[in-house]
Amino acid sequence: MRKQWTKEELIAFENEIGDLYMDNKLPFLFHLSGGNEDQLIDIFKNIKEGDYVISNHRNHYHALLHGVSPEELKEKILNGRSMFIYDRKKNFFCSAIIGGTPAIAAGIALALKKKKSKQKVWCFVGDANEDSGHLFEAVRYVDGLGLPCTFIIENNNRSVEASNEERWGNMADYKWDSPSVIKYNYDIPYPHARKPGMIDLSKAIKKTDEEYFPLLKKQIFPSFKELEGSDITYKDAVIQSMTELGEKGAVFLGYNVKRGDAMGTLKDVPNEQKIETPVAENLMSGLAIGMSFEGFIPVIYFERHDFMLVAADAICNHMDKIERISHGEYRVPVIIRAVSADAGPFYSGPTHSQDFTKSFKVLVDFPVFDPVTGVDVLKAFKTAQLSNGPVMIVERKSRY
Ligand SMILES: Cc1ncc(C[n+]2csc(CCOP(=O)(O)OP(=O)(O)O)c2C)c(N)n1
Repeated sequence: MRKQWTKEELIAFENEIGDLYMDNKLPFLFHLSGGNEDQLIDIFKNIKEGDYVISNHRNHYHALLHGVSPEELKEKILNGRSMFIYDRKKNFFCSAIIGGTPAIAAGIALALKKKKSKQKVWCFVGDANEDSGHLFEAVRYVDGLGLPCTFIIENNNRSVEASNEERWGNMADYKWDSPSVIKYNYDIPYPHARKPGMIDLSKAIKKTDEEYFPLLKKQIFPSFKELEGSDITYKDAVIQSMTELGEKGAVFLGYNVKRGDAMGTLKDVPNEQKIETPVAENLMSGLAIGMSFEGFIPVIYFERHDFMLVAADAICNHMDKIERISHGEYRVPVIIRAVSADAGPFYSGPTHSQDFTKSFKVLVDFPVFDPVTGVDVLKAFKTAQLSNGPVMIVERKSRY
C-alpha cells in the first residue's frame, strides 16, 4: 500500500532537503516542490499503484505520492540524483530535459493499450514543457488513438525566472482543448533551483560524474562467424533481417512503414506489427522508447539521416542516457534504422542525403554499425536482437 501523504508531511520533507543543502550536503542542482500539495494529493487519488508516473526535474512530491519511500528518495537526493529519480518496480520515471517526456509517455500508453492493460500513464509537466511542440505532438497522438495517458500541466507561471507573459505575450494562458490534459495553477515558495543563498563549497564533498553515475558495462556480442560466406545482397539482407525481427514480434515505427513497406523492406512483416506514425521524428522516437519499457522490440525507420536530427533529443539525451542515469533501472532496447539516401534515384541534395554516422558515433555511447556487405547487415541486426540497449544501424542506399 502506498503511503497517504498529508500536506504537512510533504512540506516537512522538502524543508529537510533544504536544510541539508544549507548544511553543505547537496553540492549539486536540485529543485524543491511546494505550493501544490493540495492539488497533487487530489490528483494522486486517481492514480493507481502500478500506473506509470512520468515526472521531471521537480519530482520529489510526485515520487513520494507514487510510493517511493522517503528514505530511498532522500538517499538518492543526497547522492546527486534529485533530477534522476527512477523506480522500475513502481513505474516511476522522469526526465529533466524539458519536452522529452510526453512522447515517451505516449509510447508507454500505446504499449499498454496494445497489451489491453488496465494501467494508465500520468505525465506531469511544467509550464515550460507546455512551451514546446513536443507536448502538442504527444497530446494530439494520445487523443487521436484514445491512449490511456493524462498530461498534467503544473503552471507556476515561471520557467526558471521568466513568466508566461514574458515568454508568450498574448498567448500566455493557453487553453487546451483535449480530454487528456489537466492544467492547474499554483504559486511556488522556492526559487527555481536550490534555496536562496549559496553554500560554502569548500565544505561540501563533491564526487566525480562517474561516481554519481557509473558508466555502463559494454555488452560483449558474439561474432556470428557462421553467417560468413553467404553472398546475400545488402538489400536482401535488410529484408531478411526485418522478416526475422518481425517473426520475433518486433514492431516497426515510422512513416511509410505500412504504405510502401519502408521501400519494400517490410514486405514480409505482418501489417499489425507496423505502426504508421505522424511525421514527427521526436514523437516516433519517444514512442519507441516508451514501448520498449513495456517489453516491445521497437524498430524505428528513419528514411533519411537528415530527419534524425529532429529526433536528436530522444536519441542522444534519452535513449543513450536512460540506462545510465537510472542506474540500470530502465533499459531502452530500441533498434534504429538510419537510412542515408546517398546515391542513385534517392539522392536529393545537401538537406536530404547527408550522412551523420560519424557524428552519432561521437554523440552516443551505444553501438552504431555501418555495415558494408549483406553479411555485415545480417550480423548487425543479429547483434541488435541480443542487445539490452539501443543500437543504430546505418543503411546506405549506395550499397543497396
Ligand atoms: C530542453 C531544455 N531546455 C532548457 C532546460 C533548462 N531548464 C530546466 S528547468 C527549466 C524551466 C522549467 O520550468 P517549468 O517547466 O515551468 O517547471 P518548474 O521549474 O516551474 O517546475 C528550464 C528552462 C532544460 N532542462 N531542458
